[in-house]
Amino acid sequence: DGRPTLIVNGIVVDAHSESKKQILIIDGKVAKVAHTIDDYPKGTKVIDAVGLYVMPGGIDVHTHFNIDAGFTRSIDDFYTGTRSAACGGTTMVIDHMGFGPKGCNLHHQLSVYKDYAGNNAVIDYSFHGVIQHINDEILAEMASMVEEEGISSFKLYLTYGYKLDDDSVLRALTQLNKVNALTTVHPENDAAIALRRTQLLEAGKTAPKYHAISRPLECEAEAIGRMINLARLADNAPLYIVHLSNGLGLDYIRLARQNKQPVWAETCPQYLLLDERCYERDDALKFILSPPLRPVAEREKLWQGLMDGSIDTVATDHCSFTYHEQKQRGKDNFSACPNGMPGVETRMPLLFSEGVMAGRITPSRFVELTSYMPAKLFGLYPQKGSFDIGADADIVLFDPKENVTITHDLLHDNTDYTPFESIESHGWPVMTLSRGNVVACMGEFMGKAGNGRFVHRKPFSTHQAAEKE
Ligand code: DUC
Ligand code: ZN
Ligand code: ZN
Ligand code: ZN
Repeated sequence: DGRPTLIVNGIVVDAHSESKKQILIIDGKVAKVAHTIDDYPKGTKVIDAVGLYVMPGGIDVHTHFNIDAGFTRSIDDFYTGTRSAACGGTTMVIDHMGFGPKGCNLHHQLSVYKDYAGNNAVIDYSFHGVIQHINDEILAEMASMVEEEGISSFKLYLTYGYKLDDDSVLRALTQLNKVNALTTVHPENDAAIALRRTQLLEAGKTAPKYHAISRPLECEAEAIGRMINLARLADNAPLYIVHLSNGLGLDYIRLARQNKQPVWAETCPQYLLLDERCYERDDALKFILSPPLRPVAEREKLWQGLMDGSIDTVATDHCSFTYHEQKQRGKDNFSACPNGMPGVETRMPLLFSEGVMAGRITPSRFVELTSYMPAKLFGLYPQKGSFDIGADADIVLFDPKENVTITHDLLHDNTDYTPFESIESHGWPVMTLSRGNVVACMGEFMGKAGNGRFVHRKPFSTHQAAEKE
């Protein structure tokens, strides 16, 4: 409602510290953070956060809202997707633009996505560019996408319909490096997957578990190693690996970082909490995504990466279809099932529960993984991901004592299931503020379509991304 707001009695956590403090919000921005604030304006609304953690709102840098997958479209658009995000403590998303029509350029696709989000998003948003082919026009567009449009990261796919070959990857990496953009990559070896898929289908192996068998972790690890070396060749271009699902790929990332290469990695809750045993279930089609769920042992390796600092962010890859549609399309053939799962609402609670409450990570590390590093890597810091004076008052209040058994009925997306059904979350986001306005409270959505704003991101800077400040 635009009134100044004072949050009192909470434990204020950022990426560096936690302590009992008050936060004053004026005009949607952090105006003051102090042990006691007495000089607040008349009419200030007070929120009592006793017993709660007060943290920078989550930034989910990996969603696919309203994405055109060719034969179908993902079921959460920028309204239901961001509504769900807000109810889960997330205050900003960076969505992956989908492929446009053949020959489509970068600026065109940005205008398409601004139309998708404009009157729909309930929290702030940006987009990653997508490189669906390389030619002189696309290379020339990159500079103005960064400088004028505020799009400072671009996604490459090494598999799927618009996969890039190594020469295009090199040209993209080199130019994106030059114009101060971060290259993000979906790394999987397309040829190996295609061969295995053909062999499996020819042998009549069409059940959901063969989806995972068609694209084992070596396919991902190989592509990670390849991308790391291509990035080195491209004048040491900065590289961000999305949805890391296994320990072998993580080892290649660790090696690159030991060699001081600018490489960062993201993982997702599904790879931390679920594993390939889901493919034995009757509802296995719910778990068809790429990369697929991995052997049980990989989960702990990823947790190690979160704990030792070699994984930098946790995002969701929210790309939802209904289970109804997945069954219709995929029941006789895993390769006909649309790939992806929902998760934008459960990311913060699941990482808080399994990370902070389980004693694996501190509350500050939680903020680092969910908000601070996303902001630093993607040109949003310190406007987002911090409680600096003048920062956007994007805030989540977490109740560590609120235990919730996750069930789809509690969630606010547009699909018909959650892959995390019946998992108990220890701790829950009980209030979310977007630029000072309460957009979710105790499981109730209170925001408004169109209130989210497009955020113009800063150019990528290795220094900015790497320095802890
Ligand atoms: N993987 C998925 O499962 N869905 C969306 C895109 C992707 O890479
Ligand atoms: Zn186009
Ligand atoms: Zn991907
Ligand atoms: Zn994705």
